[in-house]
Amino acid sequence: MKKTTVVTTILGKKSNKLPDQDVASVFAPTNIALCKYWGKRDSELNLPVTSSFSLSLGKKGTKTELKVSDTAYDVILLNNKEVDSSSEFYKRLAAFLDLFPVHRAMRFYVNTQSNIPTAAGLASSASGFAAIVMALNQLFCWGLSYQKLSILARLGSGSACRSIWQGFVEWHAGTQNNGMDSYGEPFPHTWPELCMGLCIVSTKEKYISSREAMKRTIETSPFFAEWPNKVNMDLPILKQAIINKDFHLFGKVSESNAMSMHATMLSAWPPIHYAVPETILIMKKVWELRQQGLPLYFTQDAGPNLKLLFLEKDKEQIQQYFTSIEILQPFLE
Ligand code: 2P0
Repeated sequence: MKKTTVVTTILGKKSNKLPDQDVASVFAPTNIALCKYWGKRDSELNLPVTSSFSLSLGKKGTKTELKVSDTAYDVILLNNKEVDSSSEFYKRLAAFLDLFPVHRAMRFYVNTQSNIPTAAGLASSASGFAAIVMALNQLFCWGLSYQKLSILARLGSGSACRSIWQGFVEWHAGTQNNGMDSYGEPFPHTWPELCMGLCIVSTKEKYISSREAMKRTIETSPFFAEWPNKVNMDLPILKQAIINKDFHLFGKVSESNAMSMHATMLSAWPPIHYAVPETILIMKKVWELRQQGLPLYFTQDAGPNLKLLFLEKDKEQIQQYFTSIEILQPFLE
């Protein structure tokens, strides 16, 4: 099924309405998966093989301003600087806007502001696509439900479907071919003491996109067959650990899920290894500190940077061990 069919199905008769207001301004948080999305059952619609579960990062994310432009082309700004139309960023966003029938009749001015540390591997596309979808909904007064906005955001980037909400979010894999049952849903529990430490070890652009890496993993990794079983085992335990505020179990499942995802990549061919030497050194430091009794875990995405997981009570101690980390408390922001 084509993306445009999904958009038309969701928008129905709303699609051609002219803007009721001049400008839309929205914010969407970035999110970090604790139970990862790795592998697609449909790469056109970004439909995942498994469900996944994330934590949104409060004030870290993307603010998007959207209005109709009288130019012959879309004007796209990133952090107040106009983006060249030949850049990947421009092309990806313009192609996404093209899915919406309103874009046939008008051009847009889009100002995207991101406060995510540069190249931190913090899923800026997730908050970016969530924000543009929410901005379109606001500008054209579509009044779409968050569930429908989540489906639309997924068409831009899979993980974007989780960035419609703050807090914990589960992305249901769904089984339908049109993906109408594949969307995010907030998990209604908070954890104010929960901290995430952003541990940036490299700001180099990743050498293989997660899109490409997922494809290669599915096609060549002998271990990928086990991945859905791992997710199906981890997800309910993770949710129960949150309900019970069992931090050790929460950290263990999160770290183990990330390591298993990377194990599927290591066994792909050619192998995919996002870590740099510093990544490994920090992992070992975390394991050593944990051995000494410090409740500290990590998760890693499609890049070399780590996100440390710990509780507020250990914040100062952890900042001393990892002097350059930025500590976030997503439920207090
Ligand atoms: C996640 N990642 O669950 C996983 C863990 C990276 C590692 O979602 O191809 O940018 O746009 O659907 O969403 C990164 O993949 O990929 C991602 P597309 P996306 O957060």
